[in-house]
Amino acid sequence: METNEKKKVVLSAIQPTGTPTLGNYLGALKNWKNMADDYDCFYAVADLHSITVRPEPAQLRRRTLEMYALLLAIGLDPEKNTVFVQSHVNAHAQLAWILNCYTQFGEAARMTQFKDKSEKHPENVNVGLFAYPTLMAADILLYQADFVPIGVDQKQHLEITRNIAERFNGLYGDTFTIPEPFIGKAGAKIMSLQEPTKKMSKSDTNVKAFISVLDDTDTIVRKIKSAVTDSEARVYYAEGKDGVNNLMGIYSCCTGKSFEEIEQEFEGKGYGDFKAAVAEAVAAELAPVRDEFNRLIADKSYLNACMEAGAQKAARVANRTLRKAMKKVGFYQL
Ligand code: ATP
Ligand code: LTN
Repeated sequence: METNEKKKVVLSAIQPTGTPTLGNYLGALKNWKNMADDYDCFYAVADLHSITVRPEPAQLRRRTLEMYALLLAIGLDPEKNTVFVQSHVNAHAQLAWILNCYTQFGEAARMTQFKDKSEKHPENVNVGLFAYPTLMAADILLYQADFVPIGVDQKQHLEITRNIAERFNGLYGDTFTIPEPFIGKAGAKIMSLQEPTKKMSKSDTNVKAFISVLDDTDTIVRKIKSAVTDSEARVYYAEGKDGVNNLMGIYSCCTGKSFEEIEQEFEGKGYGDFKAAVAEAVAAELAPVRDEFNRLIADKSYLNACMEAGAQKAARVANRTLRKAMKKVGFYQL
């Protein structure tokens, strides 16, 4: 990239709802890291989003710090990128309110994540859960993001963001950049190791269904060994072979090998050899992240200093967009 060319802007965020899984890592975080050099990147811990499921306060505090440490542990450089906590930048909640008023009830009600989560937690279908996508739109639009690296499950939220931004721009003239989703090919949807038709999720009650990015090598080996496959004992990609397809996807993401290369590598071999190789590749991928996390989490004052600097950098950019949007809407300016 030419040095005098303005870098394109990337924004993404992850909720501090638990230790990220291999799915979060391969589907989202690894792309964050890959984009870190070529783009002007803003990466947030989405703590405002996470209170839609009412976490225990001490747990939310701890998980926010851990998620922040983890973002640095995957190799994001807090000097080069802007790594921050969403609730530290007031503009997110402020712009989200404005965007609520430019979003139709019907379009928010169509969000599949809202429908899924309300079914899963019928006892707490709160307005925040419903307004989740407008807060996410605010996260993205405040930074005038060109690209948003996400897993495929978040694509609909990106579409509603684009619709809201286009509507606002249509009414008031150019205010927001229209963002594009960036969805990696292989890691877009890593499936549960136990029910490979369901996505791998950190909130799964069965811990054998997911690999956490902080799992040690023995645990990784054990979980992959017990991953559900099929009775055919041949490694190839095909419809209906969900368990094997998923392990091939994971192996491909960790090694960079194509599906054809993987099929060749395991020609004439059974699932035992295949699973051992997948486990080894995953363990090699995650070991440096785990080591760096353990080092960073012991240094709270460093993490706090990075958070503070990140929030200041983010707020400068976010407040500029917020002021612009408020002016266009007609709020009285002092
Ligand atoms: P939860 O399980 O608590 O609902 P989650 O595991 O889906 O959460 P999020 O914080 O909602 O995690 O997602 C963070 C990022 O990881 C998003 O970009 C999302 O698209 C991506 N992601 C989540 N699960 C997967 C998966 N199984 N495969 C690929 N990407 C994923
Ligand atoms: N909704 C996302 C997390 C998230 C996000 C964002 C992702 C919050 N704000 C802005 C991209 C851009 C999730 O649950 N995966």
